[in-house]
This record gives sequence, C-alpha cells and structure tokens, in this order.
Amino acid sequence: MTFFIDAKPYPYALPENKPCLIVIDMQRDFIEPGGFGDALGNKVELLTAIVPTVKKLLDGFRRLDLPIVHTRECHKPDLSDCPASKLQRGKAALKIGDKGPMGRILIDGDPGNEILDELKPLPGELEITKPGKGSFYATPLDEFLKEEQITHLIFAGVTTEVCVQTTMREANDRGYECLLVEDATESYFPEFKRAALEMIVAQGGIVGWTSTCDKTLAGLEQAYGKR
Ligand code: TIU
Repeated sequence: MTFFIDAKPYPYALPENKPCLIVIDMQRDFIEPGGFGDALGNKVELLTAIVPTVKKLLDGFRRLDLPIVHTRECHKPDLSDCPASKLQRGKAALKIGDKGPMGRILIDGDPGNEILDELKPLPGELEITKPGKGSFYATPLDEFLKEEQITHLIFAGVTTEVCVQTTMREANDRGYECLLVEDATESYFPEFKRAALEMIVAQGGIVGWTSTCDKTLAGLEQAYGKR
C-alpha cells in the first residue's frame, strides 16, 4: 500500500525505504544578529519565526526513527575552500573570515557557525559542512544518501531561495524526489520565498513538491508509524 503526503502540485508518494529530512543551515550566522546574514544587510529576525516548526519536524522524524541530515555553510579557517568571488562579492559590513561578535564570520568551529541550540543534531544524525550554497557541491551528501538507499528528501531551513532552493535543484537533477516544508523554511525577502515555492511546484513539479509541517508529519505517521 502506498501512503502520500498531501502536497502541491499533487500528492507526494512515500517510498518503502525511509525518506530523509535535510535541515539546511539553521546556524547562528544566518539567524542571529552579528552573523553573516546580518553583515549582508538582512533583517535576520524574520528567520527566527520558523524555529519552532523546524523543531516540530525534527521531533516527528526522530519519533518515527527516520534519517536526518543537518548542513552548515562554512569555510576552513585558512579560507582555502572559499573562492575569491564569494569572498569579494557585495558590500558586506563584515566579510567571511572577519572577526564579528560571534567569532569569525562563517568559519567552521567558531561560535557563530553553530546550529541553534534548540535544533542541535543528536547522536546518529549526520552533520555536513558545505562551502557552497548547494549541499551536494564538495560534500559527502550524495554518497551518504546512496549508501543508505535514500530516494526521497524532505527539506527545511534557510534561506528558501538561496541554500534551500539550490540544494533542491541539485537533488532533483540527481534523481531524488524532493519536498519542501513551506512553514519550516524562510527568506529575508518574503516575496522571494513566495516565488521560490511557486517555482518549485510549477510545470507539474519541475523541482518537486511543497507541503506544510502538519501535513508532512501526518503522511509520515501513516506510512511509518507503529501500526
Ligand atoms: N544570503 C542568503 O540568503 N543565504 C545564504 O547566504 N546562505 C543560505 O541560504 N544558507
């Protein structure tokens, strides 16, 4: 019997093997004042609104014993993995590697790069560091998913039209069936979030599906809950 998540543009069929939750970049750099997002001139407080929903999604996946991957956008302390184009782009108040109130901006191991306390990975959950906006570029993500025979990915995190959408597009091209949880993702630009969600489901789901946290958990509970 096939179970579904009520989704746009049509119901998302759940696989026999378990789907994986990918939580993108819920790190202090993007969500708290004094980080990279703030240095780029963004209103970071917009992003805090989704923290309880991302937590609810994490709790649901944990309860059902479904796999979870967390990502962090960051660079090595010597910046050897940061292209000059990324370092020099724009008029950031603080550039990548500069010292800010939470340590060096977007550097692996510095306090600002940590995932928010409420959403910290638990033992057994994979945490991936990534130098790009996409989560497949220069990371072991594809290898891990193939090893685990995972075919379906459910996405949450920030920001919708940057790291989340880039990762979904990378995943879609690699053959994964992708669903984005619309109330567990956020952008500094509400109009970009709205447009990104529409782009994903347009043309019969050209990039994948979207649904809400409650509908996603209801579908997962039906498919993988104890019966
Ligand atoms: N600036 C912005 O919207 N996002 C990023 O730089 N990274 C992520 O989206 N994680």
